[in-house]
Amino acid sequence: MALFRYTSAKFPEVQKVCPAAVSVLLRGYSTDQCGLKAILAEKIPKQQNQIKEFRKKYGNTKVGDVTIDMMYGGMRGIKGLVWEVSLLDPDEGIRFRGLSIPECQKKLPHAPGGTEPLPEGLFWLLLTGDIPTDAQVKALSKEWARRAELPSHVVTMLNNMPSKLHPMAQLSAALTALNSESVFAKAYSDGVPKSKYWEYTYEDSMNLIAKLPVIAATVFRNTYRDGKGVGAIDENKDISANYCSMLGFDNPEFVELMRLYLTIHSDHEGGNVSAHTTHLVGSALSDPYLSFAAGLNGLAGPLHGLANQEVLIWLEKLRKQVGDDFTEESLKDFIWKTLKSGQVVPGYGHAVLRKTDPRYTCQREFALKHLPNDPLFKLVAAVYKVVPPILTELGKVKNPWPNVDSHSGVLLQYYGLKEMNYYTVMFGVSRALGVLAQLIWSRALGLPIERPKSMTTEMLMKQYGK
Ligand code: CMX
Repeated sequence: MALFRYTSAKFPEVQKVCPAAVSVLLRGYSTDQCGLKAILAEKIPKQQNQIKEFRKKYGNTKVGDVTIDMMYGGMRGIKGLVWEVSLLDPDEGIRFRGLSIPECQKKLPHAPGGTEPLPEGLFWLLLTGDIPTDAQVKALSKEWARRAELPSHVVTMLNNMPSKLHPMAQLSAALTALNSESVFAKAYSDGVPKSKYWEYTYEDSMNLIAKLPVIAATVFRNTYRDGKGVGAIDENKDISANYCSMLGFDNPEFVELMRLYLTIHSDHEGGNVSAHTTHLVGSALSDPYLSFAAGLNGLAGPLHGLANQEVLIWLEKLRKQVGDDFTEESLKDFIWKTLKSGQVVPGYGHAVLRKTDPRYTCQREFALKHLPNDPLFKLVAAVYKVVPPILTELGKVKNPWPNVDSHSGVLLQYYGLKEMNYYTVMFGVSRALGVLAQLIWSRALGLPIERPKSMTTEMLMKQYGK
């Protein structure tokens, strides 16, 4: 009883939001005050046992074949990864622990007076599979606020970055430098047993997510504003509201957009470049800072996250050429010019999706609600009608429909965040939620170092080219 009182006094919010977690706290697990780690500590052994049983029974069952085209074709369709936190259906789009985006919008907690899901709730869902209560997401906002402070060497480093360095390179470099703070790296060198890896990965991941908006806002202020710091974190605000005010944007509608943005960009199952890279690097037991920095470097590629920047550059060129009185013909003309010059139409196509991305659709709905008469939105909506038939006519594009990056920039432009080279940084802030939730599970499940087999063309021809 004395220990219980001690724990309750030390973690009063855990007692409030998750009384069941107190028993886990009593076993000495948790350092966080929001109850999330304690809940995980209860769930992990159950999942470990289920998988153990499943593998014992079905370990030799085949899940698919690999063709030569798959090997040369970027491993499309090869089922070779376990990713617990989200699953992508080619037609329906992403489901986070089984919930579609509209379901998340409806079921996850909102800010008071808001209608968009709080990313805190999404992270809770990804980690635990449960929809959190309002009190739980509030406790998580506080937990992240408490962990947000940057070490001084990272602030100094950020303040000395050349402003011509791309914001994604600044973000990734700062993340790498946070390796100095890794409790996982320290615990590993102190020889902690494998069964405890997930606990230190959790600590690093929570710290990383908490510090990420501060780094991202510092990059923005240094690169595009006066560089005089981002101000203090408010423990009573959610992470999106804090991020917006550090950026210098306090319009409540923009904050709602940020909540939606950070929720929908968080995860897209395991095979995309940023998720897979984080997973791959993490599988070498590199700490979460190093693993996610590697993922960010992949997100910074124009065929992946940087496409949101490319879309805006392309739309600006398009607008310059066709003006606000564009016709279908003038749009078609520009799109064909893009294709004939050997470029892709940014924001269209996908390696897995075969329909319009629901992340596009929910942003379109946000625009229809808040900025239906914005000229750039009208252009984006007109492009949506014209591009798919052209890409279909091209004959080789497997998915002619728009993806998430096709719509995000126009919304940010509307609220005055015009610096398009910054857009992928926001994608990165969101992506941490998904890939780190999975990294914690990967460590909890003891997934080994990743090492698929490669072959040379000579070997392939010898073995299979009869
Ligand atoms: N415009 C023009 N051509 C396109 C195209 C587009 N939007 N999408 C695909 N193609 C082309 C490919 O370049 C490829 O051409 P080649 O055979 O000449 O090399 C052909 O169509 C077949 O490609 P695919 O199988 O349909 O697509 P992939 O799985 O290889 O690539 C993706 C997927 C996203 C890289 C591609 O559709 C693309 O380049 N899109 C534009 C960039 C973009 O929006 N990326 C963001 C994706 C979402 C994200 O990760 O954030």
